[in-house]
Amino acid sequence: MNNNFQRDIDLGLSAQNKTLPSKYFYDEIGDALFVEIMKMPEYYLTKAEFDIFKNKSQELIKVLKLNPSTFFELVELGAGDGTKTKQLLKALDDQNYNFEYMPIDISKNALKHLKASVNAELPTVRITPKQGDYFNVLADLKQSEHPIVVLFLGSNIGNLPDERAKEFIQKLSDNLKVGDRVLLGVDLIKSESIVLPAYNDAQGITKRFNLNLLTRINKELDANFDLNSFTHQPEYIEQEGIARSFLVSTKDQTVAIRSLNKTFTFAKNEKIQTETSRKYNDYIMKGILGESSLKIIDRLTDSQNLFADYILEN
Ligand code: AVJ
Repeated sequence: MNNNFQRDIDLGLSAQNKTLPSKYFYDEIGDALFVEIMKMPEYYLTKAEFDIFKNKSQELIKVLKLNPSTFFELVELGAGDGTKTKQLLKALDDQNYNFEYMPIDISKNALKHLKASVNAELPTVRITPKQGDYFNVLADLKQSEHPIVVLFLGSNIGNLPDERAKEFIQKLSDNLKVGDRVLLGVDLIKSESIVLPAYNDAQGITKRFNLNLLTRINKELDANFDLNSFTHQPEYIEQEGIARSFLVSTKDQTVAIRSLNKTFTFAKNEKIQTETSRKYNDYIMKGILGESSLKIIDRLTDSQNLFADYILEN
């Protein structure tokens, strides 16, 4: 991980338009800040998808065409804290659906916490966490006869540029059988007045989340980024439906990254892009489904139409 980290940081900061990969937000501090982000009043995404899971669980079960008597694997890509998923698990469990819940994550720790909370709150739900790569686990499951329902929530796919999202979908489709389903949660394209505050909260939590990338580079790669010389700057272009986060250098400066034996110069107002958060509509969704076998069979939205859970069938 650290070698990849080192290589990715070097590549990103050496480019003409500097970038840092958003996947590196999530160290222990970043995980905790993301939990705070999900609770912020401005961050509507989590609340909107929770609304779907809480108030439309019956509709979700219906559009997923689940059969109470046929065993299925409910696979979740990424463990999270399970707040949304538990609503669906409870509805399925109450109606005696025959299933196993299989969260997949690279973090053993996240899986351990999720298992403990599911066991405590829903003791009759079968949970089998799998630590590892999403696609390796799915490839193994493809050998079994059981129908698979994949959950990929929270607009996590939005961090991928469209070409990468398309590749992700193709790979997902290749690792599923005909008829398997995917519940794909995405943020919807909407006005700047709603999207931008979600990435620029009044308390400055997102700013800390963004700047934590530099703290991480300082700690792990022995660098000397001055956190007071970079500001957090989110942008959103409604026409494209893409929010981007940047760190902007407030002065001409040079930063040394000792483990790379290199220095990097930043001009005043130079931007480092740290995140892409793509928003969707049916047209963009069809685009990323591309030539894969996954087809849209339905879509459920929250009461305010902010967020959508697409139901896809392979
Ligand atoms: C977890 C990728 C969905 O893009 O909205 C939140 C991450 N970044 N605030 C998003 C995030 C800044 C989030 N996703």
